[in-house]
Amino acid sequence: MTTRAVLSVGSNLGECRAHLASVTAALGDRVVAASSLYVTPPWGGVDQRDFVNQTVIAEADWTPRQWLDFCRECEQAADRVREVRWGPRTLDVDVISVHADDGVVRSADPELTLPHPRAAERAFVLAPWLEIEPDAQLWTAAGWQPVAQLLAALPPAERDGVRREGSR
Ligand code: PH2
Ligand code: MG
Ligand code: MG
Repeated sequence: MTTRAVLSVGSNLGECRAHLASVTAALGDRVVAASSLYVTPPWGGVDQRDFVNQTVIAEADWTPRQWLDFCRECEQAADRVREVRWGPRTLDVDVISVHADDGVVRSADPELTLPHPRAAERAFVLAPWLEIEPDAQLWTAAGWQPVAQLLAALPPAERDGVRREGSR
């Protein structure tokens, strides 16, 4: 069964842009759309370098667990070391949402909670997503929400901190 996943990719250590490019390269023709790169201030309270973020939509005959395995393989290939929560990393690939034929996948599994429970709070996920899917919707505790509306509801400083590379 074909599923469609929204992935959020981030890096703030080493060759950030090359780490991001490794993910779309590994996805190959599974990529449906890949956003521009965004330079984003660190979210989550850890003092660290800015991140480079990208949101990618892809399709494959994969289960949600296989999407997670794919993300972990990409992180391992970039020598990702798991240290500080929300701290610096060579590559982070998060599954934001997965759609199957019968609708959005909802999962409370702590290893793979779907849709991603903090996506709605993160301009660095929403802004690139909106770029590639202007009518995107995210399933939240309050039901379906347009990504445009979630982004508009974030504090302006948070939204404005997320800068499309080359845009300024
Ligand atoms: N990832 C984190 C923690 N904080 N901040 C930004 N701007 N971008 C990220 O990708 C990011 C973060 C942990 O996954
Ligand atoms: Mg993350
Ligand atoms: Mg992660």
